[in-house]
Amino acid sequence: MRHPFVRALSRVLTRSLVLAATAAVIPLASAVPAAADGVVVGGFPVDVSDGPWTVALSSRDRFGGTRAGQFCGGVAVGRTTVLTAAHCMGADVLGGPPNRARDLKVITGRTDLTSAQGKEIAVRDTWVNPGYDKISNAGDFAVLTLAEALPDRSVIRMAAAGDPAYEPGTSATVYGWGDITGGGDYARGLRGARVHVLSDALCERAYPGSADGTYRADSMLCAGEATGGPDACQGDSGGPLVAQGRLVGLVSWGSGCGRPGSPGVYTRVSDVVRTMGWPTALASTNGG
Ligand code: 4AZ
Repeated sequence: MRHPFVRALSRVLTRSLVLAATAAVIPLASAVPAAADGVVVGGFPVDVSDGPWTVALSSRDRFGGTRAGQFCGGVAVGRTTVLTAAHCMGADVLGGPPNRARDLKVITGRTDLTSAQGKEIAVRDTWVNPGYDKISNAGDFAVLTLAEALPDRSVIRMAAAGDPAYEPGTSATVYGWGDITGGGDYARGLRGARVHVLSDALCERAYPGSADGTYRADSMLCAGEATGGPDACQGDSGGPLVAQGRLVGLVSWGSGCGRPGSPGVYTRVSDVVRTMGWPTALASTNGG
């Protein structure tokens, strides 16, 4: 699914309850509903102080004020640098080019979106990867520059190519405020879900090419649980997948949420580092 969250959320937040109910049914037509409980199934509440680099992207103009305008996740990789998904910056999402979305903000330090905790920081610049391919979903990342610097403790290191954190079998945690049931129930509080990095072969078999996308090992990372369960979902897009204390992925896409045989697909962070030409000093190839 490329933009179902945005479709569902704009319905949920800006239209009547009747339409909201309709929107909640739409994903079920193409996906087995995931059982309730997490950033989909098996998730758990997280205090943002335990993942302080996790941020929420907000536009109240587009998504209403109920959940502070949250529509995607993001992750701070520098004091004024936030990574998110390119598909979060689409004109269909923001109603126009990202640099014209005047009320686009990054919310930091806020566990519960309905609270006033933490800070809302204006976005000074947005850069969407020109190599992002909407058909396959390859290269699904964008770089936001903040108007104000975050503290050092709110910045996570990226795992460079060759980092053992990318090895299949590694446990990882994904963070977000997204849909917790696969039916359009968006979280108020930040949640985490434990998954494992899975082999490229597994995602290549699961996603050889369909309307949802095509798995490409050079720019994507496969993660989830073979039997289904814990997974990211709509609204988590752009948010962090963390393994061994380092950023390995950004929530990107998948077929439904938490379904056995349909793992989550993440933007591979080592490919972001390579594409941006960022010095590997910013990233890490080991646990040190
Ligand atoms: C989405 O549409 C989306 N289960 C994000 C993550 C996953 C599926 C869809 C992974 O934003």
